[in-house]
Amino acid sequence: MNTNTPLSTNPKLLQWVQDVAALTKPDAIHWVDGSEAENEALCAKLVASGTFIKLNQKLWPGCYYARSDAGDVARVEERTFICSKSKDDAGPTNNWEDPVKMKATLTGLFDGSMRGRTMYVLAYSMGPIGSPIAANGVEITDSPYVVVNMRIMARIGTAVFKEIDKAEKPFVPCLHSVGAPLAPGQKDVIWPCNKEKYIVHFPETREIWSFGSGYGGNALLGKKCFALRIASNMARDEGWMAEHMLILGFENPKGERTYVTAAFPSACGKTNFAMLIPPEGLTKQGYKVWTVGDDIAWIKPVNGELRAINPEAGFFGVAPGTSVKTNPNAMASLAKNTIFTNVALTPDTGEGHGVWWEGMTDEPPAELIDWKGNKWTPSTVGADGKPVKAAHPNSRFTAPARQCPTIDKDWENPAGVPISAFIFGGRRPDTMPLVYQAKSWEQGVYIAATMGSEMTAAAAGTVGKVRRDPMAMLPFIGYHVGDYFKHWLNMAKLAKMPAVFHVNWFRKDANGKFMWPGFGENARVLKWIVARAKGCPCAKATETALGYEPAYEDLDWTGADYPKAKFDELQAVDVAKWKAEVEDQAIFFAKVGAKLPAELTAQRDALKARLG
Ligand code: O2Y
Ligand code: MN
Repeated sequence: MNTNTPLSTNPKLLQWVQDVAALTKPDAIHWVDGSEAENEALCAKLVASGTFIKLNQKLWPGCYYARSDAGDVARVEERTFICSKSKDDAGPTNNWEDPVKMKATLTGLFDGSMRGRTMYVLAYSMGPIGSPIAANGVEITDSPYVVVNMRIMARIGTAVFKEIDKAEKPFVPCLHSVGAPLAPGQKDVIWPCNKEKYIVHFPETREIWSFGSGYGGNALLGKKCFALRIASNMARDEGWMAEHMLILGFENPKGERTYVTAAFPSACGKTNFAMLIPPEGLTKQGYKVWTVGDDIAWIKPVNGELRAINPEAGFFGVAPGTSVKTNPNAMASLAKNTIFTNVALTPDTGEGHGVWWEGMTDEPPAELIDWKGNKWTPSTVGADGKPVKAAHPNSRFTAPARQCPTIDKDWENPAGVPISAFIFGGRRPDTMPLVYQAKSWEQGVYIAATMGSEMTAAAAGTVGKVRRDPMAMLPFIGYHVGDYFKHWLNMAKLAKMPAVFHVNWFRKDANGKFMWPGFGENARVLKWIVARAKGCPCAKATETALGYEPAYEDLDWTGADYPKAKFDELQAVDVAKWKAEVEDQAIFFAKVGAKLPAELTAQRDALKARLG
């Protein structure tokens, strides 16, 4: 078989590569060195096969465009499995299958699945290479699209192979195939994939097998599959935390930075919050926000405190809604060396296409090519007479984190950054105040465990109904949710745990209008949170049934004219609504079952008593 020189001497890795090649029967094997030249060659190959369109390089230097199959546009939670030996270890929130049975099914599917294709062997580090908080994976894939995306999203290549060879360090084997073998002479499609999809995790053996999809979290296996589902298992066993959290640094006028993490469910503005620009009233005083990560945090106890890294090296951000008004830092991050998937194309000017998506500009261009490749104008409607979106709602940009203008000086610090606060929040049109603080770690875990968010059109389910999404980890906890809660509670034995806060940017008034402006204004809430977390006597709060809440005068309103009456309404505790909230939480707790820690039931009973 045609193969370049293997880049590893690790016997376990060499044997695995040989076994996978024997099973999947590719035409060639390519060990990925991660170099610039290799990347250029792979992008050229993707352009030649029609998967990539090279964009107008004057407007979009180093940028490419891909359009996926219409049936392969998002993570597939219903096809995602946790195959622990015991069903009870996967718990009530995961799809489970017996690992032996699942391996047999997958072995059948992978048999010959790479025929006619090249098999890439890609070593990657989640986190700075060699960091004590980082960990390594090797993804074998038959998708060059996956290789070039992984090159942005993680540290990859020769240096990582060397790291894995050193003392034969462990790595997580991640096997991926688009499941579309080619017969001799068969012409490829622009987005090979298979109708049958399997995203499978084996927690005991720390393996990932993914079949049939080439898109996002299904195929870039370092992200949700490794950094959350498998890593949550590693974290439980080793005494740390793998969480669906952004990390940011809040700088005060003295230049001191306080780092916090925030967990919001998908589609609640994590990337925007991570790249927040405070309003003029605060920036003029010298307050700034610095970005460490926008999606995942690995958090470890070190000498009694928690230190966190962003295990990723790029942003896989949702394009629609991103603009110079909503998130100028994201726009600067994606201005070059970025891969756009399923957004719309502007017409070819002779020097190539540009890209556009809903919300990028106030007015859409007069003419576009939509994400399905059809001609589009602002008046285009579908068969149902409804307007057609030019970009898919889950269209993405894959952009290097180092290009973010607010990237933190310590974002690649192997020792991580110290964490002072955990912030949780969902999309709640009522009940939840703008901000409140838990009075203890146990109460903080209860608040996080019962977190809910209104479902949007982007998620399957009833729009407008609150879905419980504990710690924003519902689709990502790689074991029993009750054991996960227990692990959170136990973390307090390993380190001083940070202060816990709950925020809600999405409360609506009686007319259905958002009551809080959000975006940069959220920095006023963040300033209070940071001062509280640091124990500053300057940060006042009032004790309520929920915990600690700020009064109007406790927030810095410099440069704002937000009315006190509206703020008071935002912070008010509606006892009737909260009683209903507690009842709804009980439905989720019942689903968790016998493994629900008693500490959380006690917290719920205490809240009930406080509500009267
Ligand atoms: O649809 C996908 O595959 C992407 S999902 C995603 C991507 C980046 C960050 N977060 C998410 C998520 O679903 O939480
Ligand atoms: Mn996410």
